[in-house]
Amino acid sequence: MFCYQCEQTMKGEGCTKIGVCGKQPEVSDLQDLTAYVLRGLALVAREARKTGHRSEAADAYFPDALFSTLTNVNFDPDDFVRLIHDIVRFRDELKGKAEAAGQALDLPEGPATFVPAPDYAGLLDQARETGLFDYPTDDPDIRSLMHTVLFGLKGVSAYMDHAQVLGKKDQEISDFYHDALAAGWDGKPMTLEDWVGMALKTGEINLKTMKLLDAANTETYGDPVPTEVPLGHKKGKAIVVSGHDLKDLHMLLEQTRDKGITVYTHGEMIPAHGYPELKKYPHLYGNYGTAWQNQQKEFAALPGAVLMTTNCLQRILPAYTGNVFTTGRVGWPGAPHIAAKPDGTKDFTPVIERALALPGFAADEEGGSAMVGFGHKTLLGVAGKVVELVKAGKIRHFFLVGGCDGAKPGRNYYTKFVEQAPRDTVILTLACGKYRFNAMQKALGDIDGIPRLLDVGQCNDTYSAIVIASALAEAFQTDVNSLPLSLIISWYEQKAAAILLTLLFLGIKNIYLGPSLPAFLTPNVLNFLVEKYNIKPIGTPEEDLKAILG
Ligand code: SF4
Ligand code: SF3
Repeated sequence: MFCYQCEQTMKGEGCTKIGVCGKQPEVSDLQDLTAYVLRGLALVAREARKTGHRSEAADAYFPDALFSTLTNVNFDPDDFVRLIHDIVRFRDELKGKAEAAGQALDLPEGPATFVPAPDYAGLLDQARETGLFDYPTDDPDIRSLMHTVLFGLKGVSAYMDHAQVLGKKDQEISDFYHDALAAGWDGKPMTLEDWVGMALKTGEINLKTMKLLDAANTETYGDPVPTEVPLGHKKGKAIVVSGHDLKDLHMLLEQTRDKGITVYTHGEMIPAHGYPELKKYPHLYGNYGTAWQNQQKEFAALPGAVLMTTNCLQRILPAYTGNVFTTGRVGWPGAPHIAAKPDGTKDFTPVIERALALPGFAADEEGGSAMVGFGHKTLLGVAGKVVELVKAGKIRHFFLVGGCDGAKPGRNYYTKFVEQAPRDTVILTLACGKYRFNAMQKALGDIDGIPRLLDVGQCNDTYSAIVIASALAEAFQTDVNSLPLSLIISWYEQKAAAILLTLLFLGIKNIYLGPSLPAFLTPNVLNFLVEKYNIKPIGTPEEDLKAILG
């Protein structure tokens, strides 16, 4: 195995024996093979669409399969074996359809002609030959950008997967999967500039995908409204829903009506409390626990069941084996999985039965609260007032302090940054990194009624943040780079990589990135980003605040 797709990669270089995330080498190799066979499907799909041949089922499979390979999503080798065979079947069906119609497909040897071994051992042997260094280039900078595009596309896939379950699709996005995965594998040479262009295009497609998901979420569940979320719990039976998939939460809320069970969000699900169509369920009470890296302690202490709808899943400890259910793309060997029926619905009875069999919380417990629900609709509603406050000198600067959380001690930077930000500054936040400071909401106070800490939502709600920044730029008749706004980003997995590419596509400069820089960027690629976009690694909160505010 060799994997360096996330921030916690071993020694900042690469995981080679086992993942720091707990990923076994076989799973890592099978994930690489999954990406490899997807390139084969992409090569065929790109050719076949020239003569009007498409497979909607195959197109929907690209995000599903790639999302499964994202950090902390799926650790079950059986799932990847199934995916690999499915992808090859899609590829051959599409090839057969185009050829039957008389098209001669121009396909090079490699992923487009790959035949998977029928048995597990044979498949693993093949998987070992399709790793990140078995790419068709000897140029380390091109390889670095090829990896950047792949990892970015994994992030896009997470968002596309959520949009798809809510009925959205988009041909331009599907075509980009073909183009990006086929690029470099078709025997046609690509320059470094071509690959930079492909990386920025990945950012553009990610923006489009986040917009599609925003529409899917808000059309289905309404526009988020400011909502106070209790961080304690109520006496009684409990189900905790983690991850990002709002549809799973909605289906579970329907199925737990009148069951005497209280439903809690966890991790990246906390913004769900702000959506009118979800908050209307009285048994959706509060948020349990904190960010994903604390789950082993928190799930062990939970007298209820857990449903993991997406990342971030950590190794399931014996203390709570049987209480954690996976669904969607998430998998853990031996953990009970709730699969979707052909019509997309899911039967969560096993989760409900488990929660009812477990003792539940013995008593009510207060735990403070956090505010969510400051999406673009709400914030644009107060944009006029915000602009007035800036003009009156009451708001000096905006910070977007957002992104992933993780276990590294260096991530305290983000907590300290928020604590030390002067009282005339406003902090927008999103994604799971906010757990480092979201309970400080009340202590941070407000500026003439505008809370100083505004939770925009999940990582995909970066779309909302971009809408808000663009509206501010318009109000001040300037561009986003000239606004009194700084981006202080924490990254961990590949959705953050996709978002970073989106910000670069938009030409946003002076981003502070941490806690460390991606291992998959070579020094040359990194230099390019520093020179063109002035990306900076985070320093100390004191130094960085001083540099920004002068
Ligand atoms: Fe290592 Fe991250 Fe890859 Fe897991 S996802 S194997 S921690 S680089
Ligand atoms: Fe967090 Fe895993 Fe990235 Fe959606 S839940 S941001 S790390």
